Amino acid sequence: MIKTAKKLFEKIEEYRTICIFGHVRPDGDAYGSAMGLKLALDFLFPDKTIYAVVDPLDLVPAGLPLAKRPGTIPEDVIRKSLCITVDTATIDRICDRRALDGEFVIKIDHHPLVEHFGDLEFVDPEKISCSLIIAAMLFSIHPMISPAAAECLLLGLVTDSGGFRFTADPEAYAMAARLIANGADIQQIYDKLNTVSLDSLKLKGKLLSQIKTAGCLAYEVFTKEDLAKMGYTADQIAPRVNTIGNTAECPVWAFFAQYPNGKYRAELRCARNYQVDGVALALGGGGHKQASGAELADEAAVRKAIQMLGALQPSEA
Ligand SMILES: [Mn+2]
Repeated sequence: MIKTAKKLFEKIEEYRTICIFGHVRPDGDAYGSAMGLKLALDFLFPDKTIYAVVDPLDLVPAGLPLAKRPGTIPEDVIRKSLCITVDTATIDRICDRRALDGEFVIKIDHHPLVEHFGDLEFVDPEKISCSLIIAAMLFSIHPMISPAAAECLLLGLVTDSGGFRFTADPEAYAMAARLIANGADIQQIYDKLNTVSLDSLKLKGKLLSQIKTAGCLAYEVFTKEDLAKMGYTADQIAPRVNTIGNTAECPVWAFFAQYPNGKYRAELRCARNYQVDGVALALGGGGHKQASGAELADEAAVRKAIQMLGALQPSEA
């Protein structure tokens, strides 16, 4: 990692302006990786202008700065910048496709490598979060980062690892300790992640009351009419798939939520001894072994997905 990080920082040294892009529908790791890298570079290179670009999301602890919205950086700025994409496996998923118009483009990611893009790639699918890769790169050139940078990177690590439930990597735990030592407020992160609204709790009750099963799969399908009645959008419901997860009977679980245009957002999850990434790929999506997603054309595609997921067998791992 130290050897490759050198190439990254050589490029960073070369550019006055750096734009860092996360993925569409950002999660804690997309935000934390983009903003954490930006804040750390602000501190290391005060003469440079550095932007983090990612849509707003509500799990960011109070006090942390917000990123720029996709589409707001002028084209001429992007064209003369070093552009870095983080936590984003494919061109489709970059929150602002103009990232590829940068003079030099670097990809830093931890998803399985399914598509090459950019001029230089740092991809390590063994790492539980992209922010973990970025933190290791930063610490390889400087012993300290700012408290806000550390907190952003820790948010990425905590969220992508499911509060450390999905990783046994000693580096993830050691890095958490190091980020906390650098001033990241872990209590504030957990307070933010664990505090729910009454509405959200009521929604959880509703979701729990309507679980369907097919073979080893627990699932729910939300048509656009269902969602309109509930008062939620597909993008608000789909990420709540873990509400119905982790039962002994159903090691695989999924939500299918329909957009107004008729397509379905599918979120697929499974226990550690199963894999859903193969099904996601077959459906035109992608992701990790235990957490993947896809966009499905219609109800027939949803039925096919339910059939495939319900018939999954445990993997050897
Ligand atoms: Mn990630």
